[in-house]
Amino acid sequence: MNIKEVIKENATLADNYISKALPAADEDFKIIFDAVRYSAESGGKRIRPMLTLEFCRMCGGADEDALLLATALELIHTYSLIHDDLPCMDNDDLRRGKPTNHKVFGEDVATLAGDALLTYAFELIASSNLSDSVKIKAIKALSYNAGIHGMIGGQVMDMLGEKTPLTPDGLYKMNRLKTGCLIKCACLFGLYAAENTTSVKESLYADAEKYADGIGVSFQITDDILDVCGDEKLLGKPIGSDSENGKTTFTTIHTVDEAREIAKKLTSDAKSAISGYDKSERLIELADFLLSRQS
Ligand code: GRG
Repeated sequence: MNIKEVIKENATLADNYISKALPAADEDFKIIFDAVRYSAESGGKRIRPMLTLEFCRMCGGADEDALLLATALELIHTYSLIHDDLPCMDNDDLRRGKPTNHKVFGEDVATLAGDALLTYAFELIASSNLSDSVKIKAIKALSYNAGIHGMIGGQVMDMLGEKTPLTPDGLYKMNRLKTGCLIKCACLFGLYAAENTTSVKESLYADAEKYADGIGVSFQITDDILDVCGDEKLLGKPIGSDSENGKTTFTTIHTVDEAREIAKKLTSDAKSAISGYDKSERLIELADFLLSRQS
């Protein structure tokens, strides 16, 4: 199987698991279940679940354990997209080629759908069959990386950057937090899932973080480049929204070619961090694929 086929197969595994894991509707307030399902089942590349699955497999862990943690993380990612699209944030009408959650369900329900996904992610982990020690590690990593020290902190830096342009260091930090932290958590989740049934080499925790750091910022740089010169049909959303919102991005402080070079260097660092481990080939191919992605 080539890397595109692996990504597709893993995305299907994640899609199916997510659909089954979502809560059954209460008919008295069905609209919120519909709103949650609308976004959680609207596809997406499922890159974060792929990272969790492949790190878990690399360590000899079980797919079932990886999929549980991957689903929790993907639900948090989904909530962040719903809230990011709201009129009070980026005010976007399209996501993954479909009307954004608030366009279909209204701002009030969309806000609550994000909140519901955020809390349900923790319910899913806490009520799973994973060992208590894996549950605690996962909940700690998810709350830290999705919260004020991670994605939320990065989002606030992003908002502040609309008023006062960020410095190059500030931009790097913002992206490490806003995008990189969930990617790091996805990689760590693969190791924690493996821990449920086997032991994980100690050095891999730090090296997985190094890999995640590299591909995380590189992923955001590619996003910034695609927002300037991507194909709207492939992206499933309009391009140019970053500059419309006055954001500081890698393409406002660098040329597109310079931004590409930075992304290449970060990807190369990421690959070096894990290339010494057995069965790291897929994660290495994934890093290269993410660098060349068009959506
Ligand atoms: C509480 C109102 C309120 C807002 C919070 C949490 C938040 C808003 C924003 C999170 C920051 C964010 C959306 C970062 C973007 C990260 C990113 C590159 C998303 C796109 O990821 P892909 O390309 O998306 O993996 P798909 O659609 O493939 O899943």
